[in-house]
Amino acid sequence: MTTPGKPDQSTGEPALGGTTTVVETACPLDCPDACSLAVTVKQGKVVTIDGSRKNPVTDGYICAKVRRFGDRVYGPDRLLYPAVRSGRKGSGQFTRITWDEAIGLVASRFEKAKAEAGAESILPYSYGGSNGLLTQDNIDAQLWRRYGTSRLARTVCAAPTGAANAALYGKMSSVTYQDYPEAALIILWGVNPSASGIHIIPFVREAQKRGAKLIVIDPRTTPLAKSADVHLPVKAGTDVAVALAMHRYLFANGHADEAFLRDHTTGADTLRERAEPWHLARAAEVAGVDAAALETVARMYAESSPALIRCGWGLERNRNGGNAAMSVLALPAVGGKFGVRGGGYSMSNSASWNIERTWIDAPEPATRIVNMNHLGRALTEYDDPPVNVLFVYNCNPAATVPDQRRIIKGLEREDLFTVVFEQVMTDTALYADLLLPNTTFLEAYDFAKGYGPISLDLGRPVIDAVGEARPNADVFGELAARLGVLKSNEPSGELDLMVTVLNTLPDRISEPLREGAMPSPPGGFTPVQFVDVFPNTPDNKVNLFPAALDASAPMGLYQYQPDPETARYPLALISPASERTISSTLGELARPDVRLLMHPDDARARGLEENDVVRIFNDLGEVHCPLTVAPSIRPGTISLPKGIWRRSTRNNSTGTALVPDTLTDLGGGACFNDARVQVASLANA
Ligand SMILES: Nc1nc2c(c(=O)[nH]1)N[C@H]1C(S)=C(S)[C@@H](COP(=O)(O)OP(=O)(O)OC[C@H]3O[C@@H](n4cnc5c(=O)[nH]c(N)nc54)[C@H](O)[C@@H]3O)O[C@H]1N2
Ligand SMILES: Nc1nc2c(c(=O)[nH]1)N[C@H]1C(S)=C(S)[C@@H](COP(=O)(O)OP(=O)(O)OC[C@H]3O[C@@H](n4cnc5c(=O)[nH]c(N)nc54)[C@H](O)[C@@H]3O)O[C@H]1N2
Ligand code: SF4
Ligand SMILES: [Mo]
Repeated sequence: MTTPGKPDQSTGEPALGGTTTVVETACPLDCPDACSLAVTVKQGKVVTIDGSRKNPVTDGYICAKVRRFGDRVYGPDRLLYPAVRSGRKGSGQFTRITWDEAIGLVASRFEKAKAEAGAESILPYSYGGSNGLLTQDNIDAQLWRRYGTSRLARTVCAAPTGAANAALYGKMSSVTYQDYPEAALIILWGVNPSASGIHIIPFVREAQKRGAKLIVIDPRTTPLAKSADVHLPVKAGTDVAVALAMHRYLFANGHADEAFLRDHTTGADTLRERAEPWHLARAAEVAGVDAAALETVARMYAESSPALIRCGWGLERNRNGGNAAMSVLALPAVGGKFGVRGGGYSMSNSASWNIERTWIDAPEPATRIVNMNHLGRALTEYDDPPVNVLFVYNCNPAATVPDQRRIIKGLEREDLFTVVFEQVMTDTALYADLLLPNTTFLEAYDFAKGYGPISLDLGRPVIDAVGEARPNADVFGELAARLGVLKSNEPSGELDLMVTVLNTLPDRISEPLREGAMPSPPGGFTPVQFVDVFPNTPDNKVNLFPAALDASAPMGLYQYQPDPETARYPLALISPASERTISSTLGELARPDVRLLMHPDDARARGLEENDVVRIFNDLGEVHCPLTVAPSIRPGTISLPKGIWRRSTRNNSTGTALVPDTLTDLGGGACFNDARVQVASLANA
């Protein structure tokens, strides 16, 4: 067999080390779109990164962030060698060592921790990183399971929406971007594609051109909200009330599809009962929106077909996030919106390939599960056993996980041994005892999986690894071998793993990938819900009242928990995705000042003006930065970008410093948008 996906030879020149060539690959970053890329490489170095037309949805153009990715690859923050800490924790002073010494050091620290307090005193800590199939849940997972470390609940994102989607529909494939133009009504609910998935936009515009109406439900006037027929600027965390009022409207006005409910759902009666108290006026009051506008939204939804709801992730990041996702995702079932192209719901399509990682062979042990949103507590409070070794990869928790101050306090512990396996000197890497340098996606193989469009493509190295950087599989393979938990016939490195994955995937997926083509997903590229794909629940019906979720939510299903607003901290701070970073990835690059966005009424009430440097504070922490005053956010709500680095504010602290580590009602997710704060001029502090 030839090596799959070998760099493009069309110019007749080798991609690695030759003169100039254009190499096809795919973007595996944590973005729904998974663009196909054309990377120009000159004498072994990346010159430009552009879109390629291989993926018809991403259609030859990419975001500005990834165009700049070369600045990360060759930038001053890049980690080039393994290194051990030589100054105080957080000082960023490190001394170079060899890979052999580094792996030996990790292994000896693991053995010491295991001998002293058991392997559960080791906490592997990871999230998406590059979001591809190869870089997580492979040799790493096998290693952790066999060694018996603590397990991690990966809940920082998509936990509530994932729990709702799994319970209601068994993660059925959802409407893809290509079918948006078929819709007569599109509701963008808690999603801002102008930053978070730009390839949706031409399809929304095409729908509008064909006469579709657009509704945007978002506390901010996002770029698409500006051209919406209705913009509902809800208070963060109140979507459950809005959606339940829409259910009540559907049931009360003869718009519930009784035949669909009878044939394809269970639990509709309980949903109807729980929606009953949510008349429009009450929901409008809770959400802080105009009741007439809410009624218009309910009526437009009831009367339109095909009607499409794009459920984003902005609505899940609060105490009611799970119930919000449940109520929103249940709407097409009650309203009878399935069964037509362009109708139904559109959310994560990450499960559409039905790929099970059968290539890893290690049952989950019954070890402790740590919710990743409780990292600060795990490091500072857990004692049975304490966390004595932390191994961070694919993640930058000092910037991205709730309760930053507590996390930093934990990372400062002298008796904690922290390994950070990273591409650049992140906020977390600064606190490492041992740094391991990682390849970027331009230096490694990966399977890039789109979770907006349904796509899967092979990403491949377009340049040699920079410095001594290594891919995850190589490092975890070597560590597993050193610790004696790798069997001799098992993949022990990246190429091995990639070939094993290709050999394990069904032929209809692996064959096209080997040929450099994109395979067709099981339900097709553009499945129609309830025509091409059906719920993957045990009875193939929509489970509108999953009892297990009702029992696990603090107040049960389809219930609203009041706003945590207090008199001292009356402002709701949200921190959505921005155009500059993917989560915190690329946050090291030079950027204009990070600014707080505030409505003019809130600024006036505090005597604040544009460009004032302000203190945003609560009991957990404070952030200092300049102010933008504009009506593009509702009064009472303020916004900072997600994923900023500590160096991008005036006091080395970011939005996550103000976020409580409370968990969402379903799925144990993060409540980023439940941060309640006050803002004052720094000059008056
Ligand atoms: N450029 C860029 N793209 C990204 C990312 C990135 O960081 N940068 N991150 C990627 C990842 S990891 C994810 S999960 C997705 C997330 O992408 P999105 O689904 O767009 O999620 P967010 O950016 O969190 O928030 C979306 C919108 O929800 C609004 N919002 C906040 N709270 C609420 C609420 O309670 N109710 C409602 N209705 N709206 C609310 C915000 O104002 C924002 O406009 O994007 C991915 N794509
Ligand atoms: N304030 C606020 N914070 C948020 C959110 C919010 O709404 N508000 N949203 C959250 C969301 S949606 C998400 S998904 C999380 C994401 O939070 P994180 O999981 O921390 O994601 P990133 O910030 O992208 O960090 C990923 C890191 O992995 C590294 N990496 C990439 N690929 C690899 C690899 O192959 N191997 C190794 N070893 N490392 C790799 C990258 O260099 C990067 O530093 O952030 C959350 N943080
Ligand atoms: S981050 Fe998203 S839009 Fe940008 S290149 Fe990657 S997949 Fe495309
Ligand atoms: Mo995310």
